[in-house]
Amino acid sequence: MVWQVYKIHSDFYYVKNCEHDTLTCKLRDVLKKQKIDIVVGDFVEIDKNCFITKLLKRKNFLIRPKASNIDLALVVCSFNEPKLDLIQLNRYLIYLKYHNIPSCICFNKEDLSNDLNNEIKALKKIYENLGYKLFFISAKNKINIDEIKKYIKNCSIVLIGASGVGKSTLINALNDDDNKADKKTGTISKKTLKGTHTTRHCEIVDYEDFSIIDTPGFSKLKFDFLLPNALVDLFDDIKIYAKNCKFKNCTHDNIENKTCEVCKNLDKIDKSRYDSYVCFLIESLEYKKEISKKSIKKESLNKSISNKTALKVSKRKRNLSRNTQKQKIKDEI
Ligand SMILES: Nc1nc2c(ncn2[C@@H]2O[C@H](COP(=O)(O)OP(=O)(O)OP(=O)(O)O)[C@@H](O)[C@H]2O)c(=O)[nH]1
Ligand SMILES: [Mg+2]
Ligand SMILES: [Zn+2]
Repeated sequence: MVWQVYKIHSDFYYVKNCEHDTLTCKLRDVLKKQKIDIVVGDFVEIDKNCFITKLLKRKNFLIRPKASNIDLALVVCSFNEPKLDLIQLNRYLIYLKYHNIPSCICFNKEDLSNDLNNEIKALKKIYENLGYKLFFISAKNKINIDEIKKYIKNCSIVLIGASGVGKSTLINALNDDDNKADKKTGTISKKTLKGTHTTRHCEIVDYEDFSIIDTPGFSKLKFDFLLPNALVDLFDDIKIYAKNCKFKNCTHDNIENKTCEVCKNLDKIDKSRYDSYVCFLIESLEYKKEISKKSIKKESLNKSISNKTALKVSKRKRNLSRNTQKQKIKDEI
């Protein structure tokens, strides 16, 4: 029988099956040794002693938040408290695109907007043109919640967003029966107007015809794992110009250079999108620098070995390292 992990607390894995039976399991040592990271959303096999013995093939997988087998990500942000931050929103969207996870955007706390109609108009212009489905809601006042319900029918959803934007409040608002709306929601710090990290763990919440993973809010996500070329490919609105740029290895960030195809067309790209690209590009360039440093180191090491100039490692050190290796194996057993 196939079980799905719906919650993880320290070493305990809470699993459920399609008949809504639930069990609390632990991880088989062999999986621990293989360093297999089981996350919420994973389908697993278990033995009669309630040990997870096997991880079944994943449809997809996210490291932040740790979740798998997702049909759609609902990126949640708020008009205010915390303030709407489009660079942060683009961070989530580009990250999800990198992972091939379809996403839509939920702008919450519409009751706190200073100029709702104009804000909606501006957001639609940017994000509907990029093909995103948008929701403008108030989770607290249960406004436009039915529209989300219809859209996510039969889907496994993950909520993504900063702390305090109202993810858990939305989870509660999606319940028709207020008695079932039992997710702990937090407060907003009066000083910073940001959330206070109320949700601490990912957990699947089941509804009649969809399921949602509530997740802890997070904002520290960096593009220090992909190269500039790959980054620009994730921005559809910049890529259309970048692909015609005549400069090889151009990072399209020298706005003075009017011969760069992207910089020439800046008036056609939304400013917050371009600013986001430049912001993530800095992180991506750091990564590029890091890996080229490593490959230079490797290259020079290989060269010196091939020139037979490598320093001989003393016999004692060699033995030591073998001992260390043996010790490591022992520890693992
Ligand atoms: N004014 C207003 N407040 C809201 C709305 N939705 C949520 N809130 C408030 O925002 C605060 C934070 O909501 P949560 O649902 O705990 O936020 P969260 O995204 O789950 O935060 P973390 O669990 O920390 O990631 C609570 O005080 C909610 O009452 C809304 O539509 N309007
Ligand atoms: Mg929460
Ligand atoms: Zn260019």
